[in-house]
Amino acid sequence: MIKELLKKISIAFGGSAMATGNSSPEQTTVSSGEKEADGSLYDFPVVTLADMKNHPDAINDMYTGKTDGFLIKNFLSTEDADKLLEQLMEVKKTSNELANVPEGFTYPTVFAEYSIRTSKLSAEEQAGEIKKYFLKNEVFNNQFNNQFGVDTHKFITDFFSSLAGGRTVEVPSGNDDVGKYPFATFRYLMPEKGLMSVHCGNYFGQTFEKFYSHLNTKVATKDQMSFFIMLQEPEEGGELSLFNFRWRDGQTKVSSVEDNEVIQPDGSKVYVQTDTQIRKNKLRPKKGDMILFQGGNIWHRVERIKGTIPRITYGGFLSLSYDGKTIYFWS
Ligand SMILES: O=C(O)CCC(=O)C(=O)O
Repeated sequence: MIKELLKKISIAFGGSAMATGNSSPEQTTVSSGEKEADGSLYDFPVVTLADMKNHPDAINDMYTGKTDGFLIKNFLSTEDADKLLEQLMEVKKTSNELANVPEGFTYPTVFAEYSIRTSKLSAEEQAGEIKKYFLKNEVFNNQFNNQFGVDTHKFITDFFSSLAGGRTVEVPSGNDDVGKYPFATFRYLMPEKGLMSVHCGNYFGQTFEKFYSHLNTKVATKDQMSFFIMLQEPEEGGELSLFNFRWRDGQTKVSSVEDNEVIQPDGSKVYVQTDTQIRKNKLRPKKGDMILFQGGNIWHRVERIKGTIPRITYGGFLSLSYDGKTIYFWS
């Protein structure tokens, strides 16, 4: 039962990926049986951290559709990525809180998954658990540097501040202003089993409305953006595929794990993997690179992981407050 429920959560591990992976270069390899576009499909430059100084309002630019995203080379050094991985492996060995699914896990647990886990409890017990969840995340956020030996919390906050057009950048508080959302989560995807089926942030916002209801009181989550840092590349597969297909209100899928068919508002179907008019841009970030993009309305997926090495990323989402004065990021 729990497994069934976990299947429904937003991370959408599992599903029926059909793509075949390629190892390099970063953007433009063509593999048989699918239409892979070149980098011109989206306004999505490959840049350095220094280049990002030329984009002081990049977050709002993505939010308003002026640009689609950035692949930022070497956002973290290899040494820092390794430190994070080493500590994550400690957590993996010792924590009994990780989702026990064959496809992988997130750490800390994302809120949607946590609510599902606690959904069998009485309303009162659930409220207590949710309070504990947000308080624990606050400790996680505040202790991150001590526990992991790299101050990515500060690093990411400062980086987003430099792209925020003068807005304040913060992590939203939990229910009743108690505790915090995690500022980012680790995503561990197992070889052969792990993938993230085709999705976009707006699909989750609509499908998991209940889980977004609290966040929606503060954050304009429609057209939220995504960010992640590659910590460990798989040997093969695991590319981020961006489809030339955008969100329209009323679109849906038969289930969150569906990996090809998207149902249009009029009931017709689009098959992202097999329709001839659908192309995709496959991005292959290297260790330490950050991808920051308009994941709210660009349908995308993480291709199935091949080989023997798990794919490990670290990331979350960001968007603006309704008054446009604050940028929130969370996971
Ligand atoms: O963490 C990742 O690798 C992918 C993230 C993603 O698909 C998203 O943020 O929507």
